[in-house]
Amino acid sequence: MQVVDAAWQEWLATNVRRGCTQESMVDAMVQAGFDALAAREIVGRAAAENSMEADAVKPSGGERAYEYDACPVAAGNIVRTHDRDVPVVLRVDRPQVIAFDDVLSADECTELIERARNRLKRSTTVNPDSGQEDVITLRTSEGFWFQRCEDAFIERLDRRIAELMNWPLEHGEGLQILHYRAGGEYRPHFDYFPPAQSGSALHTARGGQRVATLIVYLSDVEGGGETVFPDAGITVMARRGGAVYFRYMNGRGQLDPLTLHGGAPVTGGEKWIMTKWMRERAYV
Ligand code: PD2
Ligand code: ZN
Repeated sequence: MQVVDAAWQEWLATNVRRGCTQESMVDAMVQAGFDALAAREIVGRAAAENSMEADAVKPSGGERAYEYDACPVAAGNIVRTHDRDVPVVLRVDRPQVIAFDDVLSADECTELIERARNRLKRSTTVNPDSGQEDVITLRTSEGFWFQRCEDAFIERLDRRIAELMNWPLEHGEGLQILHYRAGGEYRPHFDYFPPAQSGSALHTARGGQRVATLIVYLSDVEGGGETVFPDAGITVMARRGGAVYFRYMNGRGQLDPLTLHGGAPVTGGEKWIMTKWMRERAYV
């Protein structure tokens, strides 16, 4: 029985959860240099081992499809916040995705990067079984977390973003800065915690489930680095000050699997982003 390293195990588990066909996974492994027979055996085993996990990331409404209810973000061409008018450049209804220009000024982007630059740590990802934060190769970035409203500058941005997302400021996690060097990427994943996976309880104990994400681009990227929703066919380019919002939990508590998304590999230059995750309840 051939064994694969941890990076391939992650890749297999993620793609089984996404519902990829075994054939497409075998093809990808053969292209990466695996023997076809060995790849078939490895993929078959991963499919069996991960099938329960795959069930766990389906919408919590069981067999019922995700029902799209009204998105909390204000309608119109511009969303007005207390200190900035933010232009809307794209709205998608299914999944609920909105792209914005000018959420932050160039100076604000620079200040965030400079504050985070010397405090970055290799990014981690939630282990679905244990709930612990693991360093994995599916996510090659470095990150830094601000405390929510930790000073006047961060408070202004936390408030602006809460108004833009039209969700209570107290339900937001702290702002996170992420840095990707050339080759860095974040392979497709869900931002919500899969309800049936044992590790999720640790995270939802504090503030409940994540309901929506805002990714703000702090830099232009010379090559690559787009945010991609592979099952919805949506690609958002990283442009300094712009942002993408997506919502994955509706008022009934269902979770939208069409929000599977990733950060494409950076092929030139570097990429800086900031993320805000909103929860069901106050995040304390
Ligand atoms: O860097 C990105 O574009 C990206 C894409 C998907 C970041 C995240 N998800 C994330 O931090 O969750
Ligand atoms: Zn994400």
